[in-house]
Amino acid sequence: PSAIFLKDYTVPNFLIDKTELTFDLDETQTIVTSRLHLRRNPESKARTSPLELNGGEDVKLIGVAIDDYTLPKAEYAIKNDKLVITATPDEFVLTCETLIEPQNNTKLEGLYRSSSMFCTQCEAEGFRHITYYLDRPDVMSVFTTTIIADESRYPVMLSNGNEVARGKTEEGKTFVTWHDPFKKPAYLFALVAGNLEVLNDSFTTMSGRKVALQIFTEKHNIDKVDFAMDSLKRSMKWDEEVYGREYDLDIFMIVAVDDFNMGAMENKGLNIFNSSCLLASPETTTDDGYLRVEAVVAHEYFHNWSGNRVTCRDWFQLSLKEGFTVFRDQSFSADTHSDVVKRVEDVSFLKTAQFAEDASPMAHPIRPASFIEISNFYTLTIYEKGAEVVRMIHTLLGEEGFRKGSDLYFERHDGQAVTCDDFVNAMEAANGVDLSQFKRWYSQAGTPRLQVTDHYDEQAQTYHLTIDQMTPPTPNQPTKLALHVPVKVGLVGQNNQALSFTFDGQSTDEVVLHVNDTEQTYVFENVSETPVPSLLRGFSAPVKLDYAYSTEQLLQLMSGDPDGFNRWSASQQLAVNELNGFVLQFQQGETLSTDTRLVDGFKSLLADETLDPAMVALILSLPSQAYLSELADKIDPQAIKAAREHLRQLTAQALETEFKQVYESNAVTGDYQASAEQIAKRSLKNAALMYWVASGSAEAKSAVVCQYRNADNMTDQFAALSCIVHFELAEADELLNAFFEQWKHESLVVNKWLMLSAAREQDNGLEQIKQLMLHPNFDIKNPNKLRAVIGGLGQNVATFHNLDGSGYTFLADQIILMNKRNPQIASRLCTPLTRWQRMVPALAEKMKAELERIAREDLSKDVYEVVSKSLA
Ligand code: HT7
Ligand code: ZN
Repeated sequence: PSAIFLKDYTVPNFLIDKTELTFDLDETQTIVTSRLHLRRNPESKARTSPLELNGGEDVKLIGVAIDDYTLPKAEYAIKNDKLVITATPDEFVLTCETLIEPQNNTKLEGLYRSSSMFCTQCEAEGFRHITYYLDRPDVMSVFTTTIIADESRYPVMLSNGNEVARGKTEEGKTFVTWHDPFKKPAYLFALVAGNLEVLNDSFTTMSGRKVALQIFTEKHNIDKVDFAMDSLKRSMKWDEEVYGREYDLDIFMIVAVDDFNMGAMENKGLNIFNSSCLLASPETTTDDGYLRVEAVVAHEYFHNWSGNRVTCRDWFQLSLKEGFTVFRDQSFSADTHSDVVKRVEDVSFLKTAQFAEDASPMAHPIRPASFIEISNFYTLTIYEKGAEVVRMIHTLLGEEGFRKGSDLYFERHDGQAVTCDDFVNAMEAANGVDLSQFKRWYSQAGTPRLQVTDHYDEQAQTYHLTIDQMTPPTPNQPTKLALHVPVKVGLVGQNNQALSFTFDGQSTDEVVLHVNDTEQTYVFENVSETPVPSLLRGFSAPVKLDYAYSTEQLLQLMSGDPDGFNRWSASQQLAVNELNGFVLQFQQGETLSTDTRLVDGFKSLLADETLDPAMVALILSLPSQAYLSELADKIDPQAIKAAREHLRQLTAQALETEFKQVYESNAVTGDYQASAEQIAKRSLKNAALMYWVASGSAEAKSAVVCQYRNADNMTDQFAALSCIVHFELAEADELLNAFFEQWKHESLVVNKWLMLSAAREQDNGLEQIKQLMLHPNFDIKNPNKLRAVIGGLGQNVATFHNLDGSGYTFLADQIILMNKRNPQIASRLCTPLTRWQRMVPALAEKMKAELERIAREDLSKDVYEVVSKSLA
């Protein structure tokens, strides 16, 4: 397989003004008839080029006609999955009849079956698996879609836009026609047919139009979509208030499907969701699950403007819609709940997972320069780092300036397919600023490092901060240019007060430094005492910042920084320092020390009733195994695990009484609500429970079992069960079985059970995982189930990182198995192996050997790209 390059972009040779589709639906043989109203693109330089339409090996061409002329075989050809027609008029209607087999579609791209329904997934290049087309995002067309099916089995037949006709065919089947008046690329096309239930509601837009809202699920799930509907209405309102964006069609539909490669899809007017991101009920869904539903509903809805009305010119620009939309959904969740808590969660995820990707052989800029398979580029870099880049623009321009910029962007480009540069240009033009250096964030990969040193001159009352920046080499980018990095800084005094200072002639207590050179010194004047710098407040840029904080300074910031985010940041740094010490002791065969200053910090935290319980819970949750791995020079999973367990144990034993008290005082009364207040209390209560149980207290052990048995919501039930399983309490087997028996009819809860069971660290870990995959409730065709088991394996340090390499061999076996069946899923399963160079040598060797074994197979483009880049 070969790569395609951004630098080779050319405009399409043909345009499609109208697309008329007819689907004669059948499980095994669906006939698709397309009528494409084509014309040569006046902007194309290739005046006589052949027409080349994308297709797939799974699409069988039955016949093709230009206007009323049926083409004989000699006048067209199929080459490399493309339909090539050499001689065409400049403007014509191309009719194509194709046959596809939804039942045999295991890749879940194009038209496929999920349970008893038909559904589609066309982003990025799935439409070509339905019919021959100019399957690229800069070809935008008005779609009219007719679905023909047996109404008794498929009473609900949906596509984009508005329903415009319905009736009976001569054979007695039902047809429904949908028309979408908005031009769109094929990746936003959708079709659903099934025997579905619906929840109806409506939303009145800011201009007074009434929009019908409908959420469809299979019958047994319709009682779990109220929260999604409420989230949708709140998202619609938020986008009007914060961005001035109104919904445009008369109807907005969402459908839940069980088999889906990703979270959800923003098809115009007809979003399709993985049921795990849509269904929620207190008994079956945890608080995290609720927050995810809310965020994904918002994200897909926000795409209606950032992605659909204004779309991407080509797939290299993917972050244009994804980075911006993630930034928008993060802001929505922050406004809905606590902004600091949300920021901590997002940053924690970024620093753990995206930073690791940016340091891996798969590192790429948020606007990649090339790819082999675009599905591999739906990455944390495109989404999460992309959102950070948009957030930095927001920080640089301020709330109002950013809104001016987004207004101009939507006004300039409504109905167009555009680039990341167009986005930044609109921001520049609306604010009269120069962001040319800032644009390097789009083309440079890797996480920049800021090295900070300081000096306080008591006599002159000046404080000097020197910042060096450098970005490490990444694949194909050995050297990097200096970036424009906004660094938000405050100064904290000895009594935890915010120190005021003069910067650039202005008196203030917080400043955004514009770091844009490799070394710069900033002078703060009128600083009355030696300050502790509070750096990178709110994580104002996606960088690694090094400053030699002492333990005392970190403890001070943890309790006294006026910036809530940096209080958490200091606590994390403190814990990382302690844990790294333990890792070293473990590796050197020493007894892990029992002396830790962190416990003092935790103690005062637990005593402070003025704090947001959610923040306290976040601080108590120690830096994760994955985050510590990301920070390590050479990853030693067993040592990291031992260090974390040790620190937890020390803390638990030292503060047993405090944890018991916090557990008891944070009980939630009243009916379950996914409100910020209740979620916060439950998170602290369950964090305290975990420590309390870790202390070994008999009372804690009976409390956790009691919580499991009496819980009226999944958050409490699952937190208790996880604790019981993690600490291998006597009831672990019994309650894991009871949990399965209670929830075996709820597929999403079964996934939780699968994951917890796979993560359980027992001597026969791998055997246990193999058994799970043979369990009647496991289904390898369902990506959620496979992700649950393999995700559990990833958390199971002893099993996955077994020194004999058996965990890696097992994962490689699954990748090889999935390679042909579902290449997108197979390629994502490769992620842990792509980090082989970061592992301690004994494990690195074993991982590499598995990658080499995979490389010897006949690989899909998806897996080939990841494996070959990892071995390069
Ligand atoms: N824009 C959507 C991307 C997506 C996708 C991509 C590749 C393969 C399957 C997929 N399903 C959905 C999701 C989003 O970011 O909103
Ligand atoms: Zn998206």
